[in-house]
Amino acid sequence: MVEVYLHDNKDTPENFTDAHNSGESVSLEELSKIGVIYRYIDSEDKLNELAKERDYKNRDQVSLNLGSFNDDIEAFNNKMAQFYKEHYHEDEEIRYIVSGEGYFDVRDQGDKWIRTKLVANDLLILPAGIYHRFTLTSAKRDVKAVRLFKDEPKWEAINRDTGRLSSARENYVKTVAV
Ligand code: KMT
Ligand code: NI
Repeated sequence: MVEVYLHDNKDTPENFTDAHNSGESVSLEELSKIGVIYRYIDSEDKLNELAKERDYKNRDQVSLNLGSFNDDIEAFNNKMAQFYKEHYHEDEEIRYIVSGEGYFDVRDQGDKWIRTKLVANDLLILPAGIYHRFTLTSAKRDVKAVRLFKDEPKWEAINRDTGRLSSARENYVKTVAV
């Protein structure tokens, strides 16, 4: 079951896969206010139902661990750095954890990092345009996840440091404006 809390912002390039729990927990309701939806899904049927409800036609399964890069540490570290760089997508991102663990960090209304720790059966929906990042946990350094796609599998990240905006980002900002 998911754990949600404020990140302590004490991450470095050496320890960013550690828990970084500030001790302040965040409710699923708070998450939903920034458009992030959590679901506990413990059967293939429930996953199929959710995909159907939201008109998601495709999916794939990805494994992220050192072995999935044939023990090429540099290639693995490069991928880890890419996922941990703050970014958004022009489409909604849905991830369902099959095994292992992962952290999805999402920015709240005040630009603070909320960390979600996902384990098997946890599904997270990130709205298009939200700034986020992902990493494995120090404990497992392994995740197997299903990625759901409306149409063709596509993964394009727009990094925050590029300052690149789009209608997806602008629309998202409007939905969380108070
Ligand atoms: C993302 O966009 O941050 C990701 O797809 C993370 C990896 S999913 C295991
Ligand atoms: Ni992403």
